[in-house]
Amino acid sequence: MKLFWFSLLCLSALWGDNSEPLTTLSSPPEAFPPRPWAKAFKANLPPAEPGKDYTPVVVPNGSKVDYKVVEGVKVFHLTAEVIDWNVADNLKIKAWGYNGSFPGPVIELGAGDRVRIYVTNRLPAPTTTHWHGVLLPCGMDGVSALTQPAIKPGETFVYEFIFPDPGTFMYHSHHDSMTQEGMGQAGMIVVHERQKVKDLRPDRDFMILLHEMSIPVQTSNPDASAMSGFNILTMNGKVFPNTEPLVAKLGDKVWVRYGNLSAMDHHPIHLHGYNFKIIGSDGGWAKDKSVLVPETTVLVPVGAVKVIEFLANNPGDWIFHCHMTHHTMNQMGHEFPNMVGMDTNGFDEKVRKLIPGYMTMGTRGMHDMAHSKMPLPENSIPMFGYTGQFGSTVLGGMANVLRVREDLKDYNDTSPYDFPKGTVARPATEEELSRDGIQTHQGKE
Ligand SMILES: [Cu+2]
Repeated sequence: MKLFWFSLLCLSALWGDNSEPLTTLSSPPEAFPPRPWAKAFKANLPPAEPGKDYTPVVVPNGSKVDYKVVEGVKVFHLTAEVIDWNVADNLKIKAWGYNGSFPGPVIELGAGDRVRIYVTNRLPAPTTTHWHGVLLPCGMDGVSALTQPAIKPGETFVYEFIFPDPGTFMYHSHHDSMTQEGMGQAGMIVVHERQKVKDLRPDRDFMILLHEMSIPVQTSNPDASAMSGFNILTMNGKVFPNTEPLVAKLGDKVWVRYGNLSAMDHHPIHLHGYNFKIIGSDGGWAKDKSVLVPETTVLVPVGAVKVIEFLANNPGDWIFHCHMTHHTMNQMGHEFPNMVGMDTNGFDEKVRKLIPGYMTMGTRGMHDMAHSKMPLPENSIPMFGYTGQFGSTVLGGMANVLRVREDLKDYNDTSPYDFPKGTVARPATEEELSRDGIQTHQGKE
């Protein structure tokens, strides 16, 4: 009995006056100006149901946080912890993830849902969790020192609020963000509009969190203090081609919700074969899509979300990638001397007498690196490309493929595109060259 009262005392000391459920939301809904959550609070909707109220999102390479409903409240549990994470087949890193995953699993909700989110800290340092972009009462904002004490290792805090608006948001540590976000304390949140009419929802709704780390070759600890030299650029914690492709059926209305919790870089993500509209951000939605400019590249700034929409009307395998070319090169050393165009004839043979197996690379760019049969150093991805029907892309890192198919058995079909006959670029014939007057021999020959 004594023990019981002692634990109760400890608990009340821990929670202080903040243990009352939803107290911050019980301010009068008539307050002026109305609080951003007043409408949702008044509406008091039952928990939104997947399928009935919304079509669940697809998280390539990722997962979602399981929840249970307790008296009308959706209850989630996040555990911040050190994890082993496979960025690619040949690269395992130590990340600071949530629930065994980097980025953390997606939290999926309907607008108006009430939540209790428990956060257990199993990191070696104090932490908090911030709900980026969500219009919530200040005490739930998760900023250490300013809105709450940091959660010490071993402690579990509870956050309780309503998600008032549909949108795409993020969650991340807000205590020593440089270290903790940099090590992987980052995840996404999707709040669906309650839409009973299925035709008005997107057919395919994807979520991708962009992130970057600096991990020297043959090490596994991200250098969270790095300000540059990011060499692991990920989409949902993976580099291309370890990324799961986005699969859509011809005619699908597609949304891609990009979030960016990189340390230092904005990422211009370019999609081939399509133009799209940027219909939303972590701040809200475009009121009138017709006035939006069609785009082919969406710049996703650090600490922001951009949602794009397009009609899948162009079948094929379409690459989409960060257009910062260094962001698609993985751990390839960026410091080596510029070899492009150098004549190294006979050089390799001479060096091989001293270093068996030596191979000069880079005189024709990075192509040789991607094609090299040289064994990779353990736990590293010096260069990496996707091997397609026609060879290597010589492009990895922050990239993926959108597969749009006319005949699709199911969305797990990832077979390569079957190009209709005569629709693929190919070597020109002599006949074509002479017909069109193309001279290919210049100068010396
Ligand atoms: Cu980039």
